[in-house]
Amino acid sequence: MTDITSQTEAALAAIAAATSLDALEAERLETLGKKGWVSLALKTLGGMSPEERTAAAPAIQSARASIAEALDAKKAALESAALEEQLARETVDLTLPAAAAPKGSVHPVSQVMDELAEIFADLGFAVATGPEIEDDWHNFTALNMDETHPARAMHDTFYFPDKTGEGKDILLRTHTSPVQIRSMLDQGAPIRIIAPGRVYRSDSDATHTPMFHQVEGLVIDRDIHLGHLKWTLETFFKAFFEREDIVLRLRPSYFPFTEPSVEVDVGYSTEGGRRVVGGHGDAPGHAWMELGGSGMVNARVLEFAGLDPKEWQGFAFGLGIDRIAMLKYGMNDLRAFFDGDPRWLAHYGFSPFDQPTLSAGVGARA
Ligand code: FA5
Repeated sequence: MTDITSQTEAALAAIAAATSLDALEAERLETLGKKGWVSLALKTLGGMSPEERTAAAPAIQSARASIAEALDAKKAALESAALEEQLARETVDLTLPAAAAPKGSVHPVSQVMDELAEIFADLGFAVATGPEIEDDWHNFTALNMDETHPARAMHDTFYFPDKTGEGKDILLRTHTSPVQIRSMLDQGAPIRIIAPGRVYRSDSDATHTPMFHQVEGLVIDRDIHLGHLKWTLETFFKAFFEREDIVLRLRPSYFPFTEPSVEVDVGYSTEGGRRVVGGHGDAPGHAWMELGGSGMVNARVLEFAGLDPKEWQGFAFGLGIDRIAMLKYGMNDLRAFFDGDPRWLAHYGFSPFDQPTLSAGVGARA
């Protein structure tokens, strides 16, 4: 009994004298740790007769309680002293000139996404989003590409090894088109949205990267036709490139989720090795460049998304954001977009104060 009392007093004194959290932890291990003397003393209770236990237990229990309480109190005191000390040490010198602070910049892809949202908001479009980790149903099946559809092979899909609970394959979305399905299922018709975001395909060269960005557009309403699509894209590109002489060519194409489908080309010329949009692609010194795909939403897709194709029609488009950013701001290698090289970012990045607005111009540079 005296033994426990004196050991407890010694432990309490050591705890009171501890000047660091490490010293306190060493004391905790020596007393309450698995092999600490309090824990070992508690274990001896099991081997005692009931009378011996009744006599010995209270002293050990109270030693444990008082040591645990002292440890907690000392820990709290040491922690708050450490915080006080840190707060006193870490002062911010508000008199330092701002130029000394590291300077970041807004990535051209982020800037172009803001520009897109600004222009389309003016045309009455809301911004929608969807998950980058998609299931096979939203990315393909509901877009009229069943399991055996050959167009699936063209997307070079990154699949995950597991399936969803319902047995669907999980993948990184290969385009922003699944957001069409999610928006129609969520909000029904009418709809007017754009959906910018990251997409993934196993593909890499100067104009293709495994991760890139698309913007989806979807309009569903009554009596919508291809003329609305052409006007919308033309109006968008004129505002985006800030030129009136934009000429678009809608070239017949095929996408399983649109019928009819058209590829969107823009006329451009080359000045000093740099591509400059504007003019008719068939004019001398000009050519056409593909910017994305589009078309009237296939009736089967409307049905998959729970809409009656007799009542609702619409158009959709998908544009490569990185492509239009390169064209507008003059980069020639897409891979540099994602290298994170500070020199590239300093050259092509934007000031955070350069917010695209229709009044100040969506392409203004600080
Ligand atoms: C699609 O992805 C369709 N979902 C577009 C669409 C939407 C059609 C709605 C009809 C209706 P496509 O695979 O062609 O289509 O890609 C569209 C654009 O994304 C291309 O024109 C190109 O600008 C860009 N793109 C495609 N692959 C890459 C890549 N690896 N790197 C960078 N940009 C790419």
